[in-house]
Amino acid sequence: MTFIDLRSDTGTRPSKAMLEAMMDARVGDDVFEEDETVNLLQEKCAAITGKEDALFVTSGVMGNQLAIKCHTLPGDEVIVESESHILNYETGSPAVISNVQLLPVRGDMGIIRSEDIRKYVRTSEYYFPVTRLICVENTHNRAGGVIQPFEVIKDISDFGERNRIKLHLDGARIFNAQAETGISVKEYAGYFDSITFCFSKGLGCPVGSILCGSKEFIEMARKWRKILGGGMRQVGILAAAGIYALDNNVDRLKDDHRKAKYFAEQISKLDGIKVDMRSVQTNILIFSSSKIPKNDLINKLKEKGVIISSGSYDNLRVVFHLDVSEDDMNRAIEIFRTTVN
Ligand code: TLP
Repeated sequence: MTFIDLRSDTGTRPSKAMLEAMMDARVGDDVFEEDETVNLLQEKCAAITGKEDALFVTSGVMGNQLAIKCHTLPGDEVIVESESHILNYETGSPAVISNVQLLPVRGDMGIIRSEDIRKYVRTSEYYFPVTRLICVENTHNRAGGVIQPFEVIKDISDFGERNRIKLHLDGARIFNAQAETGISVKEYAGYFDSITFCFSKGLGCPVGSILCGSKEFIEMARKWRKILGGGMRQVGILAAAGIYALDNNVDRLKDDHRKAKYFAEQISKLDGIKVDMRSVQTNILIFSSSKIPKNDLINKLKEKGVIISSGSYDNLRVVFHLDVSEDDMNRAIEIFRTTVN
């Protein structure tokens, strides 16, 4: 059986054209910064984000963790939203790699404002940790691909600057935010000291993410990437996929958003399926099922050829991406109908 895989946009396979670009890549040893294609990708990403420099990394987790490492000192505190990827899915690595503690602040649909953060910022008594960094996730995964309002970003950035707290953007899906709002990645990134985004999600690459920031910051991140075993050699074959994706797969993201909205509208009509339509803003859809228990629904759908993932708590998650065609979407809706009703 060929499955319609709606678990994540991380599951996309490289297209033929992307594979061709990878095959044609001019490569060199990137540990010596001699891989032309990696260098080109890094230059391109620095320009896209308006940052001085960029570093190709193995994964979104590595990008976020290098950022935390390079912005903090052991014992510092990092403010994150309580449903953020950094807190929930990065294996406790801030404690392991950076020896920092995370301070989770509960947001509303993944959104935290400066007034939510203000009371958590430490004063200078010697026995407190230092509040060193705030991390923001845009779009917010667990909230269902929710876009951070631009006003909120500006406000947090201003708050960070006034309190001498650094800001990192986990922009794993920042191109989805750009596609929907028309606000450029550069405009978003301008309010942060560093940004990570992923090639291996909606952009359709098999592997890879990028970390962008100042020259000094990226120099330090390169050293820590090597320490963590992330120094890669002729990795231009992967960077070529990233370049291909930036040139070809950005404009189509809105199509994933349209599908997610339509799919949400259709399945929300089914018995016991509840979708908070306010959160369906990009390519992710979070919902609950009261008639059929969550794990039974996952199994029944799989038997019929649709794979979805378990979201957080009682939720389920569906993600649209470039490997889900219009036909796949319609077939998945039909399978939901016959399974739930
Ligand atoms: N998210 C994955 C899972 O880890 C949950 C997914 O399927 O959505 N930031 C955000 C906001 C993410 O959603 C992810 C991956 C990452 C960082 C980490 O990226 P990778 O998987 O490349 O390390």
